[in-house]
Amino acid sequence: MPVADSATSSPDAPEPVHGESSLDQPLTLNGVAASIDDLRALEAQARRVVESARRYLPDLPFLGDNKPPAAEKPAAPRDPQTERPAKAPVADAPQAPVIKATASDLARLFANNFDRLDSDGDGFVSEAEIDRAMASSKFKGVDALLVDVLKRHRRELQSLSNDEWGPETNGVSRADMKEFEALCRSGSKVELVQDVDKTLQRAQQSLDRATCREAFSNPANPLESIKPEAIIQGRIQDSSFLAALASLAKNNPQAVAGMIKDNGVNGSGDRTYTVTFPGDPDHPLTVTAPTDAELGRYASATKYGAWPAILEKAFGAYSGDTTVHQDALEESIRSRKAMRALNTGGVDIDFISFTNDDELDQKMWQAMLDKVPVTARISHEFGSLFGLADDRTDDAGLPCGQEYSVLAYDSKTKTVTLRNPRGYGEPVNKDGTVRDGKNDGVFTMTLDEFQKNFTEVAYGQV
Ligand SMILES: [Ca+2]
Ligand SMILES: [Ca+2]
Ligand SMILES: [Ca+2]
Repeated sequence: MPVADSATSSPDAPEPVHGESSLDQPLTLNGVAASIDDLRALEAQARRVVESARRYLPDLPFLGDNKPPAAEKPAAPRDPQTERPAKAPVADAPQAPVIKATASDLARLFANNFDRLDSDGDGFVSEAEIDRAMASSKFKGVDALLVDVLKRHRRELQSLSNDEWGPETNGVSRADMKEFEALCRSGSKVELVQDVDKTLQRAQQSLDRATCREAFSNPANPLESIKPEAIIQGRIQDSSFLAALASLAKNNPQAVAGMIKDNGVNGSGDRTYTVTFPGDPDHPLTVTAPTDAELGRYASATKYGAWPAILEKAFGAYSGDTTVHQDALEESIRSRKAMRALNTGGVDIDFISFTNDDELDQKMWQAMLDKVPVTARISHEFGSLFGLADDRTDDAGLPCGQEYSVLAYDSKTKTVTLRNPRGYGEPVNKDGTVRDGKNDGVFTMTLDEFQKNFTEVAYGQV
């Protein structure tokens, strides 16, 4: 690859995101021709290396990238005197859910479900068996929480008891779970036990939120349910899809309603939906309703209904061939693919540092007029992969490596209203409080601030 050298360049070099507004034109990096796709491939490759290193060296503190719990807190702003992060704010963190299962319940839940999880009867609950359970509507409530924990922590759990020849790879056994139970009983603050508790809490929080499992809370008038706040990103990095969907929900809810057809309940007792993406009307996809385990891990359902989770599952099925459809979106899909699916006329992507004020103003204004989705992306901070940067923008403390929805643009005041698809995480003051007083992920910025914080902007095309 022509840009391989950039991976070894100095950590305090600026992030290598220079380019023209057309992504198809060649870029020059350190005097070497490279396309932005090369850079992205390189970035993805580096992330995979770190992921696999983390698997073998889980305690290394410098492998700080991509920890979901960190994203839950508002940014720690820098003290202008010391240039160090100020005291960490906690005020607007999401509410803790009522706990219905903790790590100490895991062994019991595992024993209760072992026979139906271990479908081939070899004594191990394998990755494939966990995926089948994730996609099955038969695992409900606390049993679905168990499946979410197995999905996220299988590697650590299967290694607890050395009951396989060679490396522990077959899956989680009863002996492994017995070791986990012993860890819970030991009372010491074992990291795995704490991580399992976090996973259970987050999944429980998602299920508690999923009060309406129909596509739309009012089937007679779906438009009532199609609001950006119905979209809450789960534990995978698919913000480019969910941010585009939230922007479309705001700018053209009718287009969202038109994608989903409810087919009723099939012979196996599962409700199915046929989804047709506007950008590819010849390839509709039929998916079953998201399961409890899926709603615990991926996009939520809310009081507005399950339409975001249904569309995410269908976009997963559209994007790859995985037992759990949403897993196809794990390889951070980019604006281009999600926007192409959601728009009839494709997408136009601009690098903000190479776009002047007038062009930005004009394109934002036109997009709102056309009622197309607009998303804005912040690239990871260079060095964040190795724990050398906090991965938040210097200006407003916004989380990096994330795609945001543009919900509105006011060309008179030149202000942009944006939303983080996680439903939290927005600009903060020096003392760490959220600037607009409400950490709901929705915030307004001047065009000037927008240019300082964001890397690229993608406009849907009609
Ligand atoms: Ca098995
Ligand atoms: Ca084992
Ligand atoms: Ca807000």
